[in-house]
Amino acid sequence: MAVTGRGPYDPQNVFSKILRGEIPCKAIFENEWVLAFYDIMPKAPVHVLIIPKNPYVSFMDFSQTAPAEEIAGVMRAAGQIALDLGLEENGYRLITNAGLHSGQEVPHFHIHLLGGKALPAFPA
Ligand code: DGP
Repeated sequence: MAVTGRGPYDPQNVFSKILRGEIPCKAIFENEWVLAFYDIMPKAPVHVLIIPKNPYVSFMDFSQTAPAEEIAGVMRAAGQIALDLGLEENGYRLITNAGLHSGQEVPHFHIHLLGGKALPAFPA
């Protein structure tokens, strides 16, 4: 079922459970703002999900209500993870699905980081 709105936030969603340690994940990065881990259904050789630790349903929720410091922290972390994974030289793609047409499935805002091969022409 695609996520359509900004809220209310469902604390039973799978990423909330991962943040609480109730479901395992293959984590690769964590700081005060984000947790990042490998996607369970990878669409590329590198497919990482970057999620804020705070409860935002979607990009709209995050971009319109998060403090500027937190938005900066999440974006800075995304860049750092791409660097750490050695993706800068050959490139990578950041995607966030939002709303009905995008097919967002998990109602906790997340950024997909894809790389490790030449990706299909946008949109993919
Ligand atoms: P989206 O369609 O943008 O909401 O992407 C959700 C992604 O989350 C999808 O690529 C699969 C991934 N995913 C769903 N459940 C789990 C899980 O339990 N663990 C991990 N690591 N990824 C998950």
